[in-house]
Amino acid sequence: MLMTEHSLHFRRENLSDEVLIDLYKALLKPRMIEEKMLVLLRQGKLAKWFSGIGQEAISVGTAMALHREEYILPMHRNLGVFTVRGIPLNRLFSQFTGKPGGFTKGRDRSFHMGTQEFHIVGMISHLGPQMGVADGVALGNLLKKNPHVTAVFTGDGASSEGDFHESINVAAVWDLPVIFVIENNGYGLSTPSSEQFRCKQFIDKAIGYGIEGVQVDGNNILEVYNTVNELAASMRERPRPIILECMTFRMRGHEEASGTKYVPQELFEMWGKKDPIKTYEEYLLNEGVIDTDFVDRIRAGIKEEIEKGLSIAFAEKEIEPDDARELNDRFAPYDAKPILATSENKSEKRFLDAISDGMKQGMERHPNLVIMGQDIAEYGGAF
Ligand SMILES: Cc1ncc(C[n+]2csc(CCOP(=O)(O)OP(=O)(O)O)c2C)c(N)n1
Repeated sequence: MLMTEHSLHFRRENLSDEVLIDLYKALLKPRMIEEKMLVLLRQGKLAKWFSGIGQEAISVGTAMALHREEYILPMHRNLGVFTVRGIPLNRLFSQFTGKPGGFTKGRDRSFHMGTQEFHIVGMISHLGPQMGVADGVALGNLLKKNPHVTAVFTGDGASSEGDFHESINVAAVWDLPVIFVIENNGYGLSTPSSEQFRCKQFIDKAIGYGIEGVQVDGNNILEVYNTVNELAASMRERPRPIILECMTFRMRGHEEASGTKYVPQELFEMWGKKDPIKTYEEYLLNEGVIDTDFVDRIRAGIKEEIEKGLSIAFAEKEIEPDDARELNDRFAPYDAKPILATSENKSEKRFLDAISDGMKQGMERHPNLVIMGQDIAEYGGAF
């Protein structure tokens, strides 16, 4: 009988075999894609790769638990979010290889991409700022009375940025339904947690913000999935932010070129035993939910899907730069209609009042416009 110490901790709660199997397939896919990408990198067919090997259960468990129309804001290690949302692999591979069929049409060749179609907001390279964007998405949902939660991913390193504090603080004060998923893998590139923060864990920070904090074993797919399921259901009923701290470990370099020399070998050995896919597979085999034939079949199916996606992406032509297309991609179409000053609409006023009036008019014209800041609303604005 296959048994690791870790496999004892899987608890299926009331999940059906079907859900257990769906989670297995969803977990395996990003791992197999990554393994292929690492080969392509060595062959010079791919320029760069950020690995999420060892952390897949967090992306997959979270994305599987949320509804499709709920926005997710992933980071550079969350391939599983993209695969769970069902993005065709050829489009992902076009993205990674900088082809026109990718989401950024060759402007980027990794994870700095989003897609409205799949309700994913692309990561902001500066890391922290996307947490504020998650607040905005959640505020929009709250104002429109959509019972949706938003999930935003961040690393322990990025938590040292000011945006981390600002966005959690606002979410707390405004009861914004955001799950702040913190992937605590102990390092921000080479900087260990001991040089990032003094507190023991991130759920302790939740206390300071006056919100709930929940810590899970980020390598345990069932724990992540069940927890996000429960939290999201409760937040849809009673909107509020929650910090979800996922304990995990990055099994490869920050990106493939930067290596792992700064990480003690014992950590790889310890976390290697907690591999999210191997342990879950063992658990399912032991429980008799799947057998080895099934594993082989699923692997073969995913392999075929990967090869098909790659052949489409590789067959695509190279990028041809085009200024008009670049501009159209950046700016929403807008037909500006200048309002000329006439004797009827013109009046003398202080600059300050003109700005104030402009904001008022803006709010009349755009019912979904939000002006945010201190001394707004009841006080009427300090100026
Ligand atoms: C402001 C800023 N500084 C540095 C970087 C380069 N960088 C990208 S990801 C990263 C590590 C972030 O660590 P963490 O938030 O813990 O996430 P992890 O990579 O461990 O998943 C760094 C240093 C960046 N993108 N932006």
